[in-house]
Amino acid sequence: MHKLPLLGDEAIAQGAIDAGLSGLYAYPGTPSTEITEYVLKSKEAKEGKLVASWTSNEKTAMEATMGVSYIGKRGLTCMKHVGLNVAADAFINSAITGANGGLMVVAADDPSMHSSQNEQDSRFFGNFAMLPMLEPANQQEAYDMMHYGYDLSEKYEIPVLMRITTRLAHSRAGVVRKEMREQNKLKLPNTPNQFILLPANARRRYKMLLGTQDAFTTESEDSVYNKYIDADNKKRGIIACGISYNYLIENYADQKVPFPVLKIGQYPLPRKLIEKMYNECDEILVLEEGYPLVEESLRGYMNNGKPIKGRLDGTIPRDGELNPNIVAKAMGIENYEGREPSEQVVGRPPSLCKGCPHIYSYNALNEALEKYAKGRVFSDIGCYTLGALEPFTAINTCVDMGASITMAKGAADTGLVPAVAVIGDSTFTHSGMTGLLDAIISNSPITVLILDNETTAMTGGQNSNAKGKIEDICKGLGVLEEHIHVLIPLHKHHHKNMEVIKTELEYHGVSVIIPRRECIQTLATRIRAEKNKVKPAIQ
Ligand SMILES: Cc1ncc(C[n+]2csc(CCOP(=O)(O)OP(=O)(O)O)c2C)c(N)n1
Ligand code: SF4
Repeated sequence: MHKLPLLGDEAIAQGAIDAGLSGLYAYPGTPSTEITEYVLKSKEAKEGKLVASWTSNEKTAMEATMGVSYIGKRGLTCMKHVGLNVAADAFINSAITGANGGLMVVAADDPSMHSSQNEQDSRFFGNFAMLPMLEPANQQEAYDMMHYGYDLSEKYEIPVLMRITTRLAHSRAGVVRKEMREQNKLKLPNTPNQFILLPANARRRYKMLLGTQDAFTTESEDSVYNKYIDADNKKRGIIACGISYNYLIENYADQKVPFPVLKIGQYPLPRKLIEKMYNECDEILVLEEGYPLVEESLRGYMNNGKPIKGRLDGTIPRDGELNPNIVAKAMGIENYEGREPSEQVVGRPPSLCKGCPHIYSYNALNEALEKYAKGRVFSDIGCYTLGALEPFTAINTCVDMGASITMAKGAADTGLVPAVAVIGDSTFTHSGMTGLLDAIISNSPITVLILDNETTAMTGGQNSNAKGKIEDICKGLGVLEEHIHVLIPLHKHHHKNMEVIKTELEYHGVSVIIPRRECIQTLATRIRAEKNKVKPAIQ
């Protein structure tokens, strides 16, 4: 049997293509980015048989995908967990509109925050929206679940959320493909008012959503992805969700766990299977990545005295990702901790690349701000967030995409003058533009630096929707032309750049300074590709 060695992200992408995907829209974010990159590089996308595109943010991606579903075709959007916060308005309402063509939303969570600001658990969003959810345990399931998820989505005319975590997204395993399914033909929704969420329609649609909840649970009870694996020793029953099932069986050479195991891959939770385990076993141990969602539900379901163990009672740490060792400890079995790294292995803190344009922007900004008290630079998320570290220590905040301009505005409006916002080009078009409009409307005394390296560098150099548009956007929003400046962030321009920033700090209104020079990494990739006359892999 031929197996393709795929990352979890790639398995999802290949699964979607093989399941008849017509349109993928996404905004990059670790650990979800490789899904879209894989589809962009696919034969099907290159031949124009399906549409795949980066969008300005996760909300626009979600909505474009709803458009695909509206015309009866299969759509996919994928994002990192915090991206689902941005898409939440559309996502929650998509449960009320329902779907026409299959609609899959993939949220990639990042427990332990390897490259994120928090470790929120997207399963709460699935529950909040009252949608069916899938959580693969391995790459093969990730692939298979795309076929299954689209069928489920079309059967109930409802979006389906798939939740994965970093280790599954970024580890590779052999995947067997299924036969490729044809894409759906264009077919508008049968119910004309389905997507018009006027209150009268929305109330009706909401009742429909509530009315389908039991059917979703029955689907979970019968799902191949929720398996009760019986065993003789009933002293303990183990509920293992998603990839934590792998961490569990890795502890047993023959992969045979001596206790009954309920492997969960589909939500809402299969209540009957859980009741069976609760009634048969003396105690329950819950293994789940992220928040204690299942553990909490269990305490609500059947709190009649039997111990329920997991993250809430301290059997497993409350935060951080799981691994086979943590699971072994929770099971009270011998545990191979591994060796301490050699002394020769030294920690390498992240830093801006040598020659990075952001270095010269921060050098100029720091010098321009010398005469002011510290604590007035509101930053954002991107490579430039590394400006928080030595030797720059140039920024004072980093909260969520777009928050630099709006936080600077709030601070400046109420007394911190001058206030500075530092934002990247991709972040600016993601969610900085609306904040800039707010600042212009209130004539807030802020100096905005849009660090334009002409790419979305932090996530691997995807195209930036801001490319070639920033000055026009700022002018269109109402920034006065004489307060828009483009600089070249190079050492030889340091003095001039610093003087421009200094002057604008004195201006009591909105000014925008755009240090523009291409990221040296994408530049190098581009030059290499041009030399070899191949298209750059990064799109
Ligand atoms: C809501 C949300 N979506 C996606 C991300 C992942 N992410 C972090 S920074 C970034 C883009 C950075 O690009 P840019 O603003 O151009 O700055 P650069 O890294 O190029 O300096 C992305 C997509 C995130 N942290 N939050
Ligand atoms: S990848 Fe590009 S933007 Fe990021 S630190 Fe390196 S040079 Fe700078």
